[in-house]
Amino acid sequence: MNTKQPSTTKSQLAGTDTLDRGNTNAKLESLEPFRSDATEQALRTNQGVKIADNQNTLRAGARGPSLLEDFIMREKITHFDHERIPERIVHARGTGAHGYFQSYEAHSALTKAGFLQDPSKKTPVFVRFSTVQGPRGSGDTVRDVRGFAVKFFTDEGNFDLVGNNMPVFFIQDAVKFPDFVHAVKPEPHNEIPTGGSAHDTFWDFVSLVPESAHMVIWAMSDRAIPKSLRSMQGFGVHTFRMINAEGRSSFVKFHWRPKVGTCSLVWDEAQKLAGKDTDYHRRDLWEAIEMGDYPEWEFGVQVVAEEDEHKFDFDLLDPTKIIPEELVPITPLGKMVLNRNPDNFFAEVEQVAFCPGHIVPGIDFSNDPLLQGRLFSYTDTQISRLGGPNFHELPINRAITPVHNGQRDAMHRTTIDKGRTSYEPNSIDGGWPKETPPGPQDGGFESYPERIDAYKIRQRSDSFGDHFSQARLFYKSMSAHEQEHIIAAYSFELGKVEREYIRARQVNEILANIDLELAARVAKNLGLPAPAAGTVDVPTPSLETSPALSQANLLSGDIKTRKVAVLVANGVDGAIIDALKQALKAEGAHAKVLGPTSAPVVTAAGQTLAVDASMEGLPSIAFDAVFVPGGAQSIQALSGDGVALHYLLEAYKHLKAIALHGEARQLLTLLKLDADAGLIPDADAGKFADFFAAIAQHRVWAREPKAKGIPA
Ligand code: HDE
Repeated sequence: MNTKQPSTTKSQLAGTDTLDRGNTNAKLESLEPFRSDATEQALRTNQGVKIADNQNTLRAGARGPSLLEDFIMREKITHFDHERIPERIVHARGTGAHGYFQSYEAHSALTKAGFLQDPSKKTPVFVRFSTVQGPRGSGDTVRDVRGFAVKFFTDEGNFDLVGNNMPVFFIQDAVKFPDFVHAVKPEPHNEIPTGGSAHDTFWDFVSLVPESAHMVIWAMSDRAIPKSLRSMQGFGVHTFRMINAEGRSSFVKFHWRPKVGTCSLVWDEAQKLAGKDTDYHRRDLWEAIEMGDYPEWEFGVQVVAEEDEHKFDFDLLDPTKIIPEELVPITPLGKMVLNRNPDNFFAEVEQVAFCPGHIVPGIDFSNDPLLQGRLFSYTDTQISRLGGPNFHELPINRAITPVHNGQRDAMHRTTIDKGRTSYEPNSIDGGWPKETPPGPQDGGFESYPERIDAYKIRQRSDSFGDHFSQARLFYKSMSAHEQEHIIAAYSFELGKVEREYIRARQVNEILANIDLELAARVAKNLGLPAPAAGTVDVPTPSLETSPALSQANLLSGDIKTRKVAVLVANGVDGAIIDALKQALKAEGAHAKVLGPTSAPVVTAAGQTLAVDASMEGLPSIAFDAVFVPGGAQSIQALSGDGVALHYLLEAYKHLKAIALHGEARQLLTLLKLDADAGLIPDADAGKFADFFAAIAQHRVWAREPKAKGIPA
């Protein structure tokens, strides 16, 4: 018998909890009974019968018709026919990884949540990152919001923090979500565009719904084309509550800050990557984990005391608003490390089911009307996507705690509940399972007893009425190059809108209220008249700028995990490559050697040098920087190689650090490029420092105006 087939363990049937609570691998172990390893196992049917021939259908004679009797063929094809499940309505394209969360210290003053108390405890997590608009097979690098959903498998049950890489949202009330999603999704008649928002229905909707202005400017910023999933910030978006053991509640906003810093692609690069490597982000995350470059984020909260709820010039319940970090700094709580790739994409990444309503004692909701609607939507969607209400039993979704309640049956039930009762109270099964009263630790869940005294009305609070001051704050907080990118993004997207009245409405009724200069620049690019004034009186926010919003201020300062392309041909100086590799390794960065083809090259010293890939196979857009070692023969070859020359021009255009060594400096003249802070024409072993400093800056922004004219 195949002993490794998925099965339910005895301990689960009995409901006993055999997991080691202090063990990081609690989730790993809890998945173990469900893992199926085919090594040294016979091929069998689903009923366990060994299969003798997996090549030929049973037929009447070698050239005759197939027989209905062939249960082996029918079982195989039937299963195949049902392999697909509905993709997520939004956030269909995604990828995920396992890891752990570790609290820095006990945060008992803030919350009684168990996973935020013991600094020696590692809580297993599963994270799924996603784009929003495109289907499962769409490109990773399109302009879009990214989902950042974390499932904490805590000892007190699952806590899902289902956030995004932007801290606000397009709408203020959940009832508008289907409208918004219908507008941003591909247009219904031709299902275009896939994975983007440069189309009439999106801009029609957002130009009619001014509450979207703040989120749309984030979506037009560099944040919508992240460099990698590892370098994204994450936000819980809504205001939540944390409750401590004394029952004191504080309002909180959740934040994830990546250790590698926050940075983005440039637009041309994002577009090219969407074609050359649809899986760019997915691959980067996977490879980083495989290489041991475990992505890490700091988890933190902005805390607002209950009594300070109304002290801001915006409403804490309005999901189109941030709390500027300059007003309320982030309190670091702990760190999250992703250290294990999934074994099976479908079983884990596709089947994971997040819900903002999955919270644990010590955490609670606010009355944000967007959050309130989400509490309903996610469980509801899983019922059709995952085929019924038992999706919590799928291995990836199972809590690491024992789960006992009176819920029974329904499609795909896998637990075999023992006992005679499925109701409470009961006396037949000794009254089990029983309620647990709320308590300071490990108690039953108790909602925060917020006092509500109100009329039942369909009305939005006046305090949700300002839609522009924070969009303006965002724009004003950007560095010069980030502002240029925002202008370019609005111009690009609106330039694809066919109906001129939609373009004009976005410029005159939205952009003009954010910033007149921004509106005028976009209007010019669209051939529209510049608006003379906005259409509403925008309140002056308490801050003019929030430096924490600019990615220019969010770099890590080092080059850890960055990737350098080394361009070689026969006759290359091999010694400098060794020196570079060593120096990069010391900084935690990586090099890949690229040749005219994937075949090894021979160095000037006559040694064979292995090549990782051809220059065409790993284009410059897959790297952070380029290094060209000297060697007269090699440089002569590269000088006549269109792919190599394009490689350098493209890296230059994308504002990357480029270092030329020895004879390689001749390429500067050939390509008519000028040295700059990131184009180092005389890099030798002693000059890696300049090169590395340029890589740490992520891009050479000062080069941008000039590089625009380079046709790469
Ligand atoms: Fe979601 N959202 N959403 N959303 N959302 C879904 O749930 C929904 C919103 C977010 O990797 C769906 O399981 C409503 C805000 C992420 O599996 C669905 C509203 C934020 C993911 C759904 C919102 C998000 C989803 C689709 C307005 C950031 C992917 C499949 C009230 C804070 C999770 C699914 C994953 C997925 C509904 C608004 C983030 C349809 C009704 C705001 C990261 O239930």
